[in-house]
Amino acid sequence: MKVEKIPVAPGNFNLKNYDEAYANFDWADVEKEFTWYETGKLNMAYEAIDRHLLTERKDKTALLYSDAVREESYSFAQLSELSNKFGNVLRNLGIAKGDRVFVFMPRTPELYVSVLGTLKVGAIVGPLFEAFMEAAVRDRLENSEAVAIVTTPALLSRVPVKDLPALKHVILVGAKGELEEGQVSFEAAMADATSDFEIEWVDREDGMILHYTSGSTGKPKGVLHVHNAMIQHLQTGKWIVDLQENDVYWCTADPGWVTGTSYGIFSPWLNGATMVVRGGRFTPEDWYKTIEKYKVTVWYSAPTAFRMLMGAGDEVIKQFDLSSLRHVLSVGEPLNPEVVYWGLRAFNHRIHDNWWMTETGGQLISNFRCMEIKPGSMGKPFPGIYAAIIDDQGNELPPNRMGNLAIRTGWPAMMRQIWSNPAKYQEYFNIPGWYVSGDSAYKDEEGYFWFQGRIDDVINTSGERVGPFEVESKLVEHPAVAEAGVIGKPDPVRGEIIKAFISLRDGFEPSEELMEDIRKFVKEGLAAHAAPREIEFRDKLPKTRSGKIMRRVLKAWELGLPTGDLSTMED
Ligand code: 6R9
Repeated sequence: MKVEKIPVAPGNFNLKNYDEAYANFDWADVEKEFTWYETGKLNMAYEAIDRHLLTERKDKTALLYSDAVREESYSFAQLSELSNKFGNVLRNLGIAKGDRVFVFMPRTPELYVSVLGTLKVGAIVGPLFEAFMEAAVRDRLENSEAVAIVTTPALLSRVPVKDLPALKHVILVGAKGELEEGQVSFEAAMADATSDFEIEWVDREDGMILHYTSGSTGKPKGVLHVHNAMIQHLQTGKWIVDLQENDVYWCTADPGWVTGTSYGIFSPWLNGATMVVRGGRFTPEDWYKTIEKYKVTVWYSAPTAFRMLMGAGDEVIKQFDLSSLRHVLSVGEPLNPEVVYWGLRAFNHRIHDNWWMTETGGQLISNFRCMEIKPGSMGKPFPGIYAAIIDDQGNELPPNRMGNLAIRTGWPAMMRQIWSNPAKYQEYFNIPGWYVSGDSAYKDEEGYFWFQGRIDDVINTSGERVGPFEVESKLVEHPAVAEAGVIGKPDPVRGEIIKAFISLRDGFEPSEELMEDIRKFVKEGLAAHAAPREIEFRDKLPKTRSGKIMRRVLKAWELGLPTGDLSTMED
């Protein structure tokens, strides 16, 4: 299949020659950029914030925050002082290195201060997305034996404090009235705390952040990352996110998800970037308004958001001045080629897809700015990363063969534990020397990687292996289709047949004719065997709160099977 390539766009990039960098790169060189390389004293919060106070970045804006009612800005110096204070608040409560402190907060400046202060005492941050309900909160606090939680009175009703013997302290942001035993007012404690603080120096391999992620069965897994991850956060921020001194960077992910911490806290601030945070829910107009208002230059978002904006139409875009933008990135799900073409058409930007996972801690495969883009491909491995397609025995497969997407072990931000579950951790490393991602993909002759689906999602229909993403991408090219989720449905004759769940764009109604037309569209545009035999129209598709279409849920519904852990599903 001949693939169109999108040429490199003009600009001044940090990484100018991918092949050369790939050939010569050594992670050890990145270490020299950190203060601890000289002093031996290390802490993520120091490198991300305090270190800049010794430079011209001291009074530079680190955080530009707004929601429906607040509008604030914080310099690196201010964040340093506030997080020192919060460090003292925690220390006064007896919280120390290695303790787990959860942050269950809407996206507000207090969330960021809490995360940084927690790191400063050497404790491990457990970020929780604000939409989690009680059962999800309980699972995570119980599993990690968290000693403290920072939350709001509104969210507190979902924290089953009495059932969690390890949980000693509830720090309430915005508390009104009487506090109960074990509760602390964030504001009062911050007012009492001094900003003189001795940061807790830690080891590179000490725990830093615990991100819970769902598997398809069983309880969520606690993925532990260590301070050493900063090496990768710094360098990918330079070469993939392409952060430069005058950038205004907007990562739209919530810190409840790994993108919202690795690239919504650590990477940008390690690089001394000014970051925009938008709280609350907002409309397509608000997305563009945010770019216009803050003159956002680098925008990191997700396919679900781009598809939503694409669905809102190109007319809306014309009402805004988006000329500040210089770099756009996407992660979280396959980026449909249609969306890439829309990006070019609608605002004249290449959207740079990149691939990584909660478990990998940082970006691993990406479309780099200095590289041609093949729409639908996630790009090439980061320098220092060896990625391959392997079979179940660990043999590398030749180009264009679908298999397990695997990474040679030992990159800086790799997870170090699944919390209190060594057996689960080991499952990722069953093929010696490799981290097996659970994603299936292939690599083409030019070294570009193409995502096909989660291993469990790959469809085998009449002996043909079909990646659901390819079918979904074709489906969303159809003018009536807003989003599509594709699964394999067991079939006595064909092994599996392809079934598509489709939500329609505004102005389209389900009908037999439309179904037939969509089927024909896939048949003619992709392959006859890839055309969905069954189509079901739905108002909405089941998605994670971070916007991923949950194929395993579609499949469970279809087959009347248990749906597994649903704590990450949208309401
Ligand atoms: C960072 C993040 C990881 C899973 C991953 C894969 C999917 C992420 C993707 C992508 C296709 C991309 N995924 N990026 N699929 N193309 N560029 O999203 O972490 O929430 O743990 O999800 O997301 O299936 O295995 P996480």
